[in-house]
Amino acid sequence: MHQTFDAALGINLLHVNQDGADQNRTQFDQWGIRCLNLMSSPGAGKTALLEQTLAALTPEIKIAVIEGDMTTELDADRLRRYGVPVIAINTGRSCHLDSKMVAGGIHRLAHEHNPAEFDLVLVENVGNLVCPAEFEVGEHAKVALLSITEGEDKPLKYPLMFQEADCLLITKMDLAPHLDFDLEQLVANVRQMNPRADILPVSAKTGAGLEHWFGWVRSHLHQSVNSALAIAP
Ligand SMILES: Nc1nc2c(ncn2[C@@H]2O[C@H](COP(=O)(O)OP(=O)(O)OP(=O)(O)O)[C@@H](O)[C@H]2O)c(=O)[nH]1
Ligand SMILES: [Mg+2]
Repeated sequence: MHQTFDAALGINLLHVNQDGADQNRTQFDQWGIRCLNLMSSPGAGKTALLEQTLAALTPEIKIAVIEGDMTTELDADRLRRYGVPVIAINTGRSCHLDSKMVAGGIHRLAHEHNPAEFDLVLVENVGNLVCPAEFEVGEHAKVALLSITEGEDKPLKYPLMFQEADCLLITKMDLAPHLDFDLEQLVANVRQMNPRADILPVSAKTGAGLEHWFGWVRSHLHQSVNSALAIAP
């Protein structure tokens, strides 16, 4: 866990958050649910990826979504079209979900559904490349997204997100012909920060690479990630 302190209150905020995250994970485990926390800058393509994921994996996998957004339910409404429960959490001025907010989401899910029926909870975090990586919410794995329009240097400039990721999706690959984008350089920068993450280039627009992502999700449900599908460490 990363140590930071709120000087005014003298409270180790991250310690409190970590306790809550551990409780959320224990609750998920009791219900037999795996939880993935999707994080990225605003607009990297989290909701677009979730749309494709829900379209492809339900009803094979019983999925619920916890949708973090500062003020609107725009993303939640996009995802509700896929017929899965979507619990919307507005974080107000907060730039990330924390474990207490997600505990509220879990409570609502359990109130409205039989939680033991679900295999997977997908959390879409607030768009931000820094703060969400600091606050665990009870996930079993962290999935970071970086779109190719953001630049190959981002893993070096915003290291925590990339250090924490179990899986990194390089998104919007369909735009590569229009950009000076160097996939090899990006992968090298990620590897400086994180030698173990699975790296999957994808396009939610064309569908390229999405089968590898779906394979990663399926493998994660069985708790052994098939990294043969990914760019090797
Ligand atoms: N060309 C292209 N555009 C994409 C792709 N994925 C998403 N987009 C576009 O990128 C924009 C942002 O996509 P979203 O899925 O809303 O991104 P997000 O990460 O959920 O955004 P926030 O929730 O605001 O952080 C939209 O205009 C999408 O249509 C892709 O694979 N290729
Ligand atoms: Mg979104």
